[in-house]
Amino acid sequence: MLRIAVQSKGRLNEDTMCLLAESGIKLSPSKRTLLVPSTTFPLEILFLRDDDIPQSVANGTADVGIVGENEYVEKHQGSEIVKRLGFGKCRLSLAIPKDEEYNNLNWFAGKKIATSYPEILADFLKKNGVKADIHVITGSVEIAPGIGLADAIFDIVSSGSTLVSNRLKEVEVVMKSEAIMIAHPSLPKEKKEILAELLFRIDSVLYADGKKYIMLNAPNEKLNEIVDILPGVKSPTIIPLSKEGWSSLHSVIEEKRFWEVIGKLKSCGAQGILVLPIEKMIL
Ligand code: PRT
Ligand code: ZN
Repeated sequence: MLRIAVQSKGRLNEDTMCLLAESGIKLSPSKRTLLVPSTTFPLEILFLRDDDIPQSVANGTADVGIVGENEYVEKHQGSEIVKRLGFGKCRLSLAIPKDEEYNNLNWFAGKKIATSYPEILADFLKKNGVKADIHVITGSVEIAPGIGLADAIFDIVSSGSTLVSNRLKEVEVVMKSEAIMIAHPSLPKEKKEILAELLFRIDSVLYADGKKYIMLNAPNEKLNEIVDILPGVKSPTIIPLSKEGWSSLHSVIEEKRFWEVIGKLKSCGAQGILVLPIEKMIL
């Protein structure tokens, strides 16, 4: 049995639970408690605050965990990254009052910076030879300059609207972050095997994300041109139709290229174009 620590509530919880569900991991219907076993996979889920996940994996309370990279880097304690998961994307940035003139990092010399990420900030300032006063606060860091508690902040930014509504501007991006899966560095063989199966399932879910299955009919003489427009997983499947001189072509496309590709296909004479969602892809 493998134990995975996930955020109990908050920004990463929904995407994490969705990813596990799409990987075929159903939870026991018992009332949600701290530790819930799966009924379909040798996994139990430990619900924690995100701050506690890196340490719980490092000390072996959990075998693996899903957490924001920012928390992992801040609390780095000997676990290792095994997969980047692509959700919970954000950045850790330095921000200052919007009317301040800013040219470079020297602005921060001797200033007071409020943050919940003192380790990452101290490391960044040291690397850049800037001496500033780090003031640790948890929660609502963005109000610190407005109430005179600090000159600047170092905090998570996503859309940037929290900064704008607090009359701040982002001046330096220090690190980019996304949800990651971390693992204890020395798992026993049995747990490593379960983790390998879990990662295989997660890969097939993540790979299918943003991709669509496309089917179309086209005259045979246009097939080469159409194949060039549609770079499939390996090469598209071509099936002859009962209609003389026509074939059906099946492939996979990136959703973001969809409209660009459809226009080109139509001008090549493609007909009966069908686009379908893909749940999982095993390469
Ligand atoms: O209760 P627990 O301790 O588990 O949760 P938490 O409150 O500490 O964390 P939570 O749920 O807010 O965030 C969990 C993780 O989500 C973070 O560690 C990041 O990895 C990731 N993440 C992604 C974010 C954001 N986007 C984000 N926008 N975490 C926080 N924010 C905050 C940001 O600090 C800002 O104050 O959301 C606010 C809005 O951001 P804007 O820029 O979109 O306005
Ligand atoms: Zn937290």
